[in-house]
Amino acid sequence: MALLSILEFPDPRLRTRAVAVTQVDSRIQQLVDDMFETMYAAPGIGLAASQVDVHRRVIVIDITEDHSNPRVFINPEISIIDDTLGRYDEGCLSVPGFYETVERPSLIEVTAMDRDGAIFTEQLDGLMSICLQHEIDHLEGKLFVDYLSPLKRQRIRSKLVKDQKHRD
Ligand code: GNR
Ligand code: NI
Repeated sequence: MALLSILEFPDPRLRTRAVAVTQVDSRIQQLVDDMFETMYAAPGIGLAASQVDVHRRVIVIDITEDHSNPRVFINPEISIIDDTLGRYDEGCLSVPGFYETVERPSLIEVTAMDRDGAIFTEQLDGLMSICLQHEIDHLEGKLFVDYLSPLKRQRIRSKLVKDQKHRD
């Protein structure tokens, strides 16, 4: 296993649209395992491959505190079952230190492949629904800061650019 480094806003590589996985082979399974290790270490409840500079449609999520429900979504496709919007204070490992309210549809259905390449379909609500939508946005090159006002986004960008300069 390996810890991967996480890209931070406003890194332009986070704007890359990820391409579909054609075969769930051992390389993809290694990526999934490394993404879990990286997500748990951060710590975070979700991670998209885009965030570790691998532009393939691979997502890992575990919203439990005891790491008991690791979930893999490869080539996820979602449809909205209930477009009632729910609000949640979102954070992002690529936007460290900032939490802002985002509105998203509450109930979705997802079809995806798991770590074995098996296709499954299920409905998701609550934090799982929020998190999966947040991760699919990453695969499209979109970040939660894109839902905020330009002023808020610019403040976050300036602070992170300053932090990044102090680091290297
Ligand atoms: O760890 C994370 N927490 C979180 C909280 C609210 C909404 C979404 C998330 S996902 C985030 C990890 C991350 O950046 N995934 O892309
Ligand atoms: Ni994120």
